[in-house]
Amino acid sequence: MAAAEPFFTIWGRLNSHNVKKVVWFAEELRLAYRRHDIGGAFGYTDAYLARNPNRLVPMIEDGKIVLWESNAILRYMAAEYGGPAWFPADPIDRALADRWMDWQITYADAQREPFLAFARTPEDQWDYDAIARRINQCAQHLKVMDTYLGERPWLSGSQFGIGDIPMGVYAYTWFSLPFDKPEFPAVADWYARIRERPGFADKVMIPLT
Ligand SMILES: N[C@@H](CCC(=O)N[C@@H](CS)C(=O)NCC(=O)O)C(=O)O
Repeated sequence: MAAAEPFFTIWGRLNSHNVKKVVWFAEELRLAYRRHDIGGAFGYTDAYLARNPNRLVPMIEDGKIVLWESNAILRYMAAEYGGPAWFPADPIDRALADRWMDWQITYADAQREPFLAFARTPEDQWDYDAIARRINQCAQHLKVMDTYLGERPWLSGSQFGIGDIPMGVYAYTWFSLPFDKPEFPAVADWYARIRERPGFADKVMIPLT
């Protein structure tokens, strides 16, 4: 990684929630991109860390810009390549969709413990109380989302947009993990429509390990 990459480049292992967001959106936009595995089991290079000292993925390079923070990357992609359908011009419409991207960060904090336990940790090392508490927290968050989706088809409003992408990725994990879940009909309906999107099926619905 000596010089800036010549076209849209995504750095990050695909089995990361935050990398999946960016790759899925690149597919939605039909962007010509390339992705390099880095982070997790792939480790990091000094050249990468010089650009992203957080020791985290994802990071993108696009012409003059080097950018980390997955939701900031989504916003950049929408503004640069997406047009108004993805990134509404009206400040109110934009804010109503946009907040679900930040809401996801709170949600992800709750889902982290059950995800790491069920997908990546031997069962004899599980903290069962913490897992149960966190699943309950996830359910409380999802109830809020369920109420919202009961009144409109997408988190982004009347059309699918970037507001749906972060929670789409985390919903895949929620629905894939093998524990009993309360029913959230509007979330389930939204998720069924998300699953029909080719970029989601191809890049997000991969093994969680
Ligand atoms: N707020 C950051 C969080 C990034 C993050 O936590 N990434 C995880 C993967 S989902 C990571 O890099 N973990 C360490 C690693 O993969 O080496 C973002 O949204 O991009």
